[in-house]
Amino acid sequence: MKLGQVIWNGRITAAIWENGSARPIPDTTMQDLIRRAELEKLALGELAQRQASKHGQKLMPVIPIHPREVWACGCTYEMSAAFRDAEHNTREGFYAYVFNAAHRPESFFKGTARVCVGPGQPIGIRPDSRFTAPEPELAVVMGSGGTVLGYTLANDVSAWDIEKENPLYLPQSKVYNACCSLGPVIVTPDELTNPYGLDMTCEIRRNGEVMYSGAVNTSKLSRKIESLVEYLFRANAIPTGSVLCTGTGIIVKEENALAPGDVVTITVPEIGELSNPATIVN
Ligand code: DO4
Ligand code: MG
Repeated sequence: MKLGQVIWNGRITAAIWENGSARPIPDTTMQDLIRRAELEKLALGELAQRQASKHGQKLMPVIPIHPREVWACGCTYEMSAAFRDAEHNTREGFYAYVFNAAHRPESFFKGTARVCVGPGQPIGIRPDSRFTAPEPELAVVMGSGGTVLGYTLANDVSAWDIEKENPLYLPQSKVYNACCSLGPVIVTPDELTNPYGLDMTCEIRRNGEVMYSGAVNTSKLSRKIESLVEYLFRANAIPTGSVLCTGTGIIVKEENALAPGDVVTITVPEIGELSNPATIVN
């Protein structure tokens, strides 16, 4: 099942998506739906099916969840670790160690709903960054204790030049206004049974022309999602309705740094298309 949120009667409302139409779940946000499903010990999809209006409507998807917290993993694809080792002014192999040798994955706090945007909304370029790039990632919506409630797409937009200058600057490169895009929908695990076989593409368009395109298959994800979640929850009571981004396997180089007006589109056919224009944020 595909779940998400729409604006309905002027309010953010959870919905089931079927054949491009939305069946709103009256007076319920995605966070409400998740909380209620856990209280009533029902699968999210089952509760949604019980509560959704019968008729589909042509509505636009908005951010599919306002996450309580967003966390992200890094160096989970060889491409990400290798490129960072080649580019950064750090000890040799700093990133390769996490990719190849370490049990413990890299994870970091990406923010809360405050820094998140949904389909069509602008993603941010910091005014003090010359090289900001999209990081297209598979993301999971987590229930209590780290159950995987569904999959969505994330753009872990990152100020690479700030990260490159010094690893201690990672939080400033990763967390700022509109640094994370999510959507367009959340696909439940009974529909998306194999998260390790997804073709993901990313395009950046400038003035309507494709100036960058990249692709990866999630079979290249080096760690199991359950293991990433297990590490994240160690001594860390992540609230239900939080999101974990699983890392990027698509690397955009400096010559394709985002400029205001560029449009980034991330696609996974099983989940949909997440498209956002870029803008300078203050
Ligand atoms: O270590 C820096 C961040 C890594 C990251 O965000 C990724 O690999 O996706
Ligand atoms: Mg990332």
